[in-house]
Amino acid sequence: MKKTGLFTFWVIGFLLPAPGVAQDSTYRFLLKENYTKKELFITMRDGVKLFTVIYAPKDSSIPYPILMERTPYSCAPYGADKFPNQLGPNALLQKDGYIFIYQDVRGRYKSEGNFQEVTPAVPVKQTKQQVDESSDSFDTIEWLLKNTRNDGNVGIYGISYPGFYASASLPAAHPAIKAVSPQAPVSDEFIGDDCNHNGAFFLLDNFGFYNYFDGKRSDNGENYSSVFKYHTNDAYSFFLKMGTLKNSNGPAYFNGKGKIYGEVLQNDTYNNYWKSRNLRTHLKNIKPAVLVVGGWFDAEDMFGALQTYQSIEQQTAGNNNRLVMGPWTHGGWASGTWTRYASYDFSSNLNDYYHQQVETPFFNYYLKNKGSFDLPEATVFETGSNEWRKYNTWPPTNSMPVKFYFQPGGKLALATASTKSFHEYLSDPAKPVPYTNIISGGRNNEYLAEDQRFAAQRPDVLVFETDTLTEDIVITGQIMANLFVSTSGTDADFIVKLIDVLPETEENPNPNPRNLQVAGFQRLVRAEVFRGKFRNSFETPAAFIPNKIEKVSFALNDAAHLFKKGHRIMVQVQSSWFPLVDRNPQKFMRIPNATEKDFQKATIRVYHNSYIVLPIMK
Ligand code: PG9
Repeated sequence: MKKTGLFTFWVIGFLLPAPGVAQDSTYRFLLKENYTKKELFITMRDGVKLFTVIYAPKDSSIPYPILMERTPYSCAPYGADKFPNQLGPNALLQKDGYIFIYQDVRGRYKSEGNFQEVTPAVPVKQTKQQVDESSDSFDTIEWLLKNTRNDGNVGIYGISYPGFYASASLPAAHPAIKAVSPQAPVSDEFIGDDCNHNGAFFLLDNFGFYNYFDGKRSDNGENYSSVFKYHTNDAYSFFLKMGTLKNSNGPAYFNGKGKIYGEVLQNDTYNNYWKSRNLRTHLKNIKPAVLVVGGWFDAEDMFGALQTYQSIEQQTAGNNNRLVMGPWTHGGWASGTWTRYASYDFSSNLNDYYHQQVETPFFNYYLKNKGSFDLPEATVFETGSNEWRKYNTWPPTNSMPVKFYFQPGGKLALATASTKSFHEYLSDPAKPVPYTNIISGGRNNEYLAEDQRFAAQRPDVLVFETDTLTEDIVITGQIMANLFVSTSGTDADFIVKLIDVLPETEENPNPNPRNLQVAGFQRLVRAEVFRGKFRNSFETPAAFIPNKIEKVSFALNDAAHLFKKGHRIMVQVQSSWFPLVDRNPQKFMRIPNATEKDFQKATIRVYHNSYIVLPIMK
């Protein structure tokens, strides 16, 4: 059963009736009425054959543009007479008439070849055997241009892993590619997407993802069986009992049989394995129009969306590149409706706006020259005010970095503070701080806006907060944490959380179906983890000298949020975030080799010259 992240979304996405169109069964009928389906293999330059599905409009009186998704999650339903409920990224484009292409990427489902985790790009190819996702996109398009009734224009889109394949088609893009939309694309899995954030291993996700990705193919490539079976309703106690990363790869679980799981454990620094998988450096001289889409509540690839946009922006002069960031979870923009998330109520269906005003006009304009597309550089949803904002740059030029210092007495203030005083806590790997207050077997997808009072109550979570705000404060752009810390151990993780504290007078919504207690609610705005041994270099980790003060400085993902007058801004600091992130033994070592006895308590001090930088709108 595909359970986590995009898998659930992907399966559900294909099952939900699309908004504003006829119900499932009728619509399936209409698709079959209007489109033909062909399944075939397309041969790549190295002889490997990729399984490809072509849905073409039956009305062939005019040629159509091609709109393609390449995926490791299967281009099911298989069978020339089987149709999905929807073709393309939303329910509108199929009515405009496109040749929709789905392709199983190398080594996945029905395609030949070897699957590689986030295929490394090969910018200079000297032989036909040197291939990457850019060349596989190129070769597929070359074949499609010759063998379908197309108009010579190609668009590519995809969410998450398919978003990576969309981005990967951009370097040395086939000239027929006119429009690409990488959505929540994986960009760099050591620094900020999926597998690791700032070198910290995303245990909960990796355990589930690679159990699926490393599984065996069955049923003529139409299914996979997972490496091992497991079930839990309580991920915190499950992973605590499992113990070390070594045990995760032991007889009860991966047992050394997960190819990719083994690789990601083995490569525990920013070495060539990860650097070769960092697509950001290859996003240069990009020719097609690009629409990058991401979610402020995306637990997997928020970093990828923001960084893909920035990399193109910085490395391609005169690019045609836009950013859309909404209050979505991973791929939430692809569902029919999006009216709420966690304690947020957006009052209207934001996905109508996105599908009608953003995604559909983007492809129609660049692929069919139909209508207009006048979206500004950045279309960003501001949480707190719950309004869309449009900017000519991202971040906007009138957002200024302002330092808020941690203070004695738990204050967060603009004044420069003492370098000598500190807060301290005992970080005990046997009792790690939970990332959520919800007991659940899978990831609680609402943790990114969860009430943090459960954490604030713990002795191993530091809390700093401003006085009550006397005016609205809007942050728009990058958040930086600059910590001056010491530990009695030789390694430590640091998690910094930015929180919007609602006033004690805040009234519960009426009706209140989720039984929210909003007075004093500590709503998470942004959070990030940093594995301390990488404070000087991701390539060369370094031990802390016990009790010596050191600087640990890192970026959190961007945010756009209004802290309302009457609210407070809060920062929490802690050294575990379990089981989202694996436990740090707090002893400098290769963590995948750690045994139970390596895990030790540590006294961590955070000094009062530490500060958070907020991008405040003037
Ligand atoms: N973000 C997901 C992923 C990427 C890479 C590895 C494993 C998972 C995804 O949902 O595609």
